[in-house]
Amino acid sequence: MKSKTLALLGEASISRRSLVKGGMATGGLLLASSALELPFLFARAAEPQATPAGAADKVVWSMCSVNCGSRCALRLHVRDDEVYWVETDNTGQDEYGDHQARACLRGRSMRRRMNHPERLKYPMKRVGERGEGKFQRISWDEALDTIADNLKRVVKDYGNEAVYIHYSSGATGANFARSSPSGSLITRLMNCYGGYLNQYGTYSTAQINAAMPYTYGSNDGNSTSDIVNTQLVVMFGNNPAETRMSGAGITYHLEQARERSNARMIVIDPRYTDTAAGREDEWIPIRPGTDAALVSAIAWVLITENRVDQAFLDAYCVGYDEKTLPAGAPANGHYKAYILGQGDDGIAKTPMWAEKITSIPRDRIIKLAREIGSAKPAYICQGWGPQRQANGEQTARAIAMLPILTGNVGINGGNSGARESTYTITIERLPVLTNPVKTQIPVFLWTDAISRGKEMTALKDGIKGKDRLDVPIKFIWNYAGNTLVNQHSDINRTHEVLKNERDCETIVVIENFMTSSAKYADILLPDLMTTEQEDIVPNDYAANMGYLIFGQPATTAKFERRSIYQITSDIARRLGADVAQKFTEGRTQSEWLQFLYAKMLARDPLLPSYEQLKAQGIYKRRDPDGHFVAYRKFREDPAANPLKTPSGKIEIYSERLAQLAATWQLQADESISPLPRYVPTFEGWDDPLRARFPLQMAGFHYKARTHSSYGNIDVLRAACPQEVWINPIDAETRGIRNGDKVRVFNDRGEIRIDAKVTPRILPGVTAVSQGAWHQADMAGDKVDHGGCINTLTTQRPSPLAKGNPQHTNLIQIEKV
Ligand SMILES: Nc1nc2c(c(=O)[nH]1)N[C@H]1C(S)=C(S)[C@@H](COP(=O)(O)OP(=O)(O)OC[C@H]3O[C@@H](n4cnc5c(=O)[nH]c(N)nc54)[C@H](O)[C@@H]3O)O[C@H]1N2
Ligand SMILES: Nc1nc2c(c(=O)[nH]1)N[C@H]1C(S)=C(S)[C@@H](COP(=O)(O)OP(=O)(O)OC[C@H]3O[C@@H](n4cnc5c(=O)[nH]c(N)nc54)[C@H](O)[C@@H]3O)O[C@H]1N2
Ligand code: SF4
Ligand SMILES: [Mo]
Repeated sequence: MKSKTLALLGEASISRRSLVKGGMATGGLLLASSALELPFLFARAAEPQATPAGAADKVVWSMCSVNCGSRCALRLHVRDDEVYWVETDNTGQDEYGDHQARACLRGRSMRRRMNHPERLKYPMKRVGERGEGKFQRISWDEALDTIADNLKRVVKDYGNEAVYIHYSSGATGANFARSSPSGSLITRLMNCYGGYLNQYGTYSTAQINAAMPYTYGSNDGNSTSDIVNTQLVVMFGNNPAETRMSGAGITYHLEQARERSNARMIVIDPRYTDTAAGREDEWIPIRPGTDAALVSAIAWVLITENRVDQAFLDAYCVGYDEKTLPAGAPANGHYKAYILGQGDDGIAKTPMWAEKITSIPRDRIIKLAREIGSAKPAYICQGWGPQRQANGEQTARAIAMLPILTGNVGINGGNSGARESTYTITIERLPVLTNPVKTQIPVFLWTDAISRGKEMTALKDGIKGKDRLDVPIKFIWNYAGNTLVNQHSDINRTHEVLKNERDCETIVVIENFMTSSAKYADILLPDLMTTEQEDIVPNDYAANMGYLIFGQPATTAKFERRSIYQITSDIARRLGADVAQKFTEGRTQSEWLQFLYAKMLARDPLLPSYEQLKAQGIYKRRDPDGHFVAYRKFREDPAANPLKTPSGKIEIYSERLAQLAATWQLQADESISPLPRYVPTFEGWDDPLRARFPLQMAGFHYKARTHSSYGNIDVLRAACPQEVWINPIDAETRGIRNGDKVRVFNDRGEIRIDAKVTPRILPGVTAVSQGAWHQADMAGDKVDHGGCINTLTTQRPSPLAKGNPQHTNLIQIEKV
């Protein structure tokens, strides 16, 4: 049974279509009837009926709203005030275009999360050291008084800029249970109380979001459904089979659209991903951090073989060749010169040159270039793996060069080189009001803002709104987030920064579980889950079928758990009657929802009524424009619809980047450049550090979890173990066999984990899925037995975005 389960979940090469319609011999039946809890698929299949005997007391519509890039409807079966059975969307015709937002294996295990024996039950205060995990139960009054008193004190002593709302994405999409620092109830609360230190960028997209706008003015891509119009799909580090898993998500759209267009698919990734898994036409393994070299060599072939779309480059772009190079740029500062070896480095970016860097044979590069040059149109895209590298800004812009050179931008079946965009039914959000504090730090540099805040400057550390930071962070709100420890880089350094109570004086954590971040809380509050509250959420990435889900509380609040709206309202009252009035405006959660929905209806009269939506649970709508095409209007009429770049055109050469390159203080091995170039980086494939740590290690987002969420669910862990991927060649020289326990280490720390010896990864490269729960004795040897990759990642930021290069690491592996 185990191997069958793994076959389905693990090396998942089974298409949804074959499961649902093609009558797969095993399992298909259960998925088709949208049964629950995939890991138990086969156990249940052996039973005569998928539904347990006895009628459900009630079925409640709710949703899974973790930050997985999808969103799924759940129908929770409740008896005696407890969820005992989980089903998912069963509405509509279940045909592509009117398909079901079915939950993946994680959402189907929701009841195990809700009813987990280790769920937080009471408010607590810390009694041991930070990180030790020793807490004592206290009353809500004591907890809330302590928080309010400390907040008042910090604001009085240091000002509002010393208060930080930590990046957190554990609860995404909803109005109330929504943790995004730009849109949460904590944000609204702080904006009612003088503001807080802002952040910019995210752990998801720091590099690509900083870089793409220099090229295009924004970071948009064609909707995945538009692949129905394409001939060729090229995926750089994009793995929707794991990162967009919903039945309404990108993985389903990709497969359905490709089936209709018969488009070839080439997957470029150091790993043979689940998105490939038999559905690809070709897998081209590449060294992490070297995509820009591959792109440059493809460009060399396209240019020397006359395969570029010269008319498009002349009319729509700046800086491809001499003709459109801005006046201020150096001679031969254009892209064509860079590629042909006539630029300042004097290196022709030939396939031979790129072969050494990428490890892709030159003949394969030439073939790939010809394929890309002749497929009209081609859908060239990137996931966010390539940009989560130390040179990710350059890589993101470099990949965009392929559709630009071939004129695939702004047309159906083409793409910009970015990740997909999605159609969404916009919901009316509870306003967060305005932050009086304008200072921003890069999201990744918050540990620095605690330990050396006053040294941080605009030109060196990317501080915005001020030349330098006036005060370090003294108070942290951490609501539904684990980037305080588990999800931030270099956990052992983070521990050193957080453990000193004189630096960051107060840490408030609002959670469902005793996570590694929660262990650093001074006050720890037990939250309700989204499934225990009334809320409306829109789809996340869902191509061209948008939807709304209206969830109702499946059970009453158990133990002393409280909703985030109640918690923040009660703190607002302690901060003053005026703060409370401004915060609640006298409305309950339910009254807010009705108030906001009335606004939505006024804007979008096609929506069902409030009561109707509540009864039907989910409402779906196709994109009235068919498919989203990025920069379509610009392509149709560039003069009337300029891009948001300074020139209004696609800026292959960016004068703004040239300006930053000239003024920002960078280290010798960092680079910002006006053209998208291949640049080597710290801890890259050619770093001398490889003498000690010879293996590259990239992370990836894993089907077992959504980051760390669901990481404590036993059946998911059994189905998808935490392992380090290593090629048989590298394993053999180390005497490692599949399943062996190994130590993976570098100067920052060590994890102990099982080896997955597999040809699915390039030799010299290893991979560890991110999000496993850190488990180490922080007062002792600090060895992490949970296999959390962030024991090994660095806090050194990327040069332009000051973002998280969490996929750029060098390590060594030894058998234990
Ligand atoms: N090395 C490495 N690190 C990474 C990444 C990587 O690729 N590599 N990826 C990065 C990315 S892209 C992201 S977005 C971040 C994500 O990091 P986080 O935003 O921390 O995401 P999660 O771990 O999913 O969720 C955080 C916490 O929210 C809690 N939670 C879930 N639902 C609720 C709720 O309803 N109420 C409350 N109070 N808590 C709730 C969960 O228990 C969990 O502890 O991680 C980043 N870290
Ligand atoms: N199941 C699940 N789904 C998720 C999440 C999750 O934790 N679990 N997290 C969600 C969130 S918040 C985000 S931001 C997204 C993340 O989405 P992504 O950032 O796209 O996901 P990753 O798995 O980090 O990277 C995608 C692929 O890039 C590859 N890769 C890494 N480095 C390179 C490189 O240098 N070049 C190339 N060509 N490929 C490279 C990896 O092997 C991986 O297969 O996923 C979302 N979806
Ligand atoms: S984790 Fe994502 S794909 Fe899975 S059920 Fe939840 S929202 Fe859907
Ligand atoms: Mo993310």
